[in-house]
Amino acid sequence: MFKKILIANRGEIALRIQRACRELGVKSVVVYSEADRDAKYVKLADEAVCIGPAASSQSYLSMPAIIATAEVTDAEAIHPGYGFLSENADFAERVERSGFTFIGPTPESIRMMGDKVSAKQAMIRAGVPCVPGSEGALPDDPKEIVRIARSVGYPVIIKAAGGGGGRGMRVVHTEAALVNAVQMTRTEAGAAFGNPEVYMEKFLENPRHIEIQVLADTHKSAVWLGERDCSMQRRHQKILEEAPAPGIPRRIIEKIGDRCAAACRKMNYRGAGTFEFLYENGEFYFIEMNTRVQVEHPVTELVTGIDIVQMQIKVAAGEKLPFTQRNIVMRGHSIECRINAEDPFKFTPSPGRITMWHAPGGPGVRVDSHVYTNYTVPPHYDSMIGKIIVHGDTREQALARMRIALSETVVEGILTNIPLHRELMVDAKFVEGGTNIHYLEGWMSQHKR
Ligand code: MV4
Repeated sequence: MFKKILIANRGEIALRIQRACRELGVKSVVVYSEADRDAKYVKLADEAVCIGPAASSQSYLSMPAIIATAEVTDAEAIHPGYGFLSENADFAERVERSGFTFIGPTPESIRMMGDKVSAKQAMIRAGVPCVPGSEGALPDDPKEIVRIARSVGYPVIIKAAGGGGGRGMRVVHTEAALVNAVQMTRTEAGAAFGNPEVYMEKFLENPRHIEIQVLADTHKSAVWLGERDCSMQRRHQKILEEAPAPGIPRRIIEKIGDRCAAACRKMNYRGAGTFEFLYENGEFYFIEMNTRVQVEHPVTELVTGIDIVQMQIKVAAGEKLPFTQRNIVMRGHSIECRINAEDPFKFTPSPGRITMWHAPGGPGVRVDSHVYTNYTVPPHYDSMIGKIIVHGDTREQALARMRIALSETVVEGILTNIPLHRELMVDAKFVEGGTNIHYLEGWMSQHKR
């Protein structure tokens, strides 16, 4: 096991990684920007090093600053968290070339999944079902593009190979609009991602967003840890997540989960990963793979009892996964509400000083947050200030526990989206379960204020 790990992130995930290190008996170093001087994980850290000004580009995205800090503090490994440099293959490569362990997959895996065309081709080879569409990138010839769209069937969606997470996509309903839409998506993709390649898929009108968590070691073992339903989102920002996904037959999930774990073994994948799927009419369709720990990993931890961050560290240190698929038992139901410093109905950011923070508690309640009374939320970063995660024997119990947890939570001095969560937890359609990716935006337009 490593003696010391550098945490190349901020906020709640920096604290989450720090806690995993403590439990493993590993020392940790945090890097922080001038705007994060007063953060809790900085105060609690074994060592903390200021690496630059507030702007992410000069701190949390600065590869030289982070690697130099690992050098001077004698860290052996770097945990990138989520966002920032977590899915940057060049960073993973520079970390390893500098003699440190990158806590994550190989640069080759990150690169392959970062290119959505090569990711999809790898999944097809591994037997993971994908959305029907072009075989690889679209050709230049307009006649060929028209022919492919006819065989896929309208509506189609044009996606950038370098995109992902909702960036660089365009839906096309008619042949008349096709070639122009492809050209526009290419131009935008070239400017935004430095890669003009695009591909085509059948556009699914009303899917749910279901993802499968995997863990793989460097000894050919890979498991899947159930699924998460992440359909409750607005403009590609997830608001809440839950596990398991309500109403999906277990045999369908098990088949897809086994395919994901098999794909990991085939690709020599290592570490934690997430296979993202669209789910419509009883079928799963792969769209993208994330090669990092995700914000919503706690719901999987609560239903499996497995510490995903500790497992990331263990497999990065070369240890074997301490369980096989047969040992993994999913128990009960978990829901996570993301707490954002923002106007609950307009979604405008609301940074500033938190004059009162009171976290909820009680059976089955977990709070992952780095904030406290008198902490000032800096305006420079993501608005998420923490997560409330609950577990119960049933979805009904988890919902009841979340309602109570939200009623206990007090945040004063800034606006948060807690009022939105309180309303969603008693919304008839959400309570019934199984709402799709468009539900929240529809709900918002019905609940204008
Ligand atoms: C799609 C789709 C419908 N059909 N692909 C958006 C984010 C990116 N990960 C993929 N996305 C979508 N791809 C096909 N073939 C609809 C979306 C989509 C979406 C997916 C997941 C969660 C929220 C979403 C919101 C709008 C569109």
